[in-house]
Amino acid sequence: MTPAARPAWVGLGSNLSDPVRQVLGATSELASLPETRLVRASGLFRSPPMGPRDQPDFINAVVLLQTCLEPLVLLDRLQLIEQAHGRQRARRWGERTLDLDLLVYGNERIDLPRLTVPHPGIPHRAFVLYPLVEVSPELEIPGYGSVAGLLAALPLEAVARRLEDPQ
Ligand code: ROI
Repeated sequence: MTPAARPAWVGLGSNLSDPVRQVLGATSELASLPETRLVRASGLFRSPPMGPRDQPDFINAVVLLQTCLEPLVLLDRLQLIEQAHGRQRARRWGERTLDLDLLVYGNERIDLPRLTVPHPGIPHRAFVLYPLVEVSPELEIPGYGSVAGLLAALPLEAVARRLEDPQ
């Protein structure tokens, strides 16, 4: 019996090697995963780096998938895509070619050495919340409340700008 498909939200981020190309390329690779459908993709958002400031701005996006892959299988697939993009990660919280984070998986709460879901960084990260609310404005994140409420609680200076919006 095939398991039911569940919604999974994945965050994408890059600040090296043509970040827009990295994020768009990874989006189509996510859409091609087995037993998975791409439901919606956010626009591209630019934000200053969280972490060391002496690195380029990031391009971020969020996609909503519908998938039959179990969370750890999906995580393996995300890591394979990262590796295929020649992921480099020179220092903690430093620049990277491609970062794929499993943000939310259905209503599940997962606490494993390899995987924490919902992703504990969600409430503090403008670069996740702006694209996430665009994809799923009504989303309730298990343990954290509504995405709209989290966005409203961000400090005013925490911004991520949609690429096509006036700067
Ligand atoms: N900062 C921004 N703005 N966007 C990211 O995706 C991002 N990813 C990271 C660190 C280095 C923590 N900072 C980031 O992993």
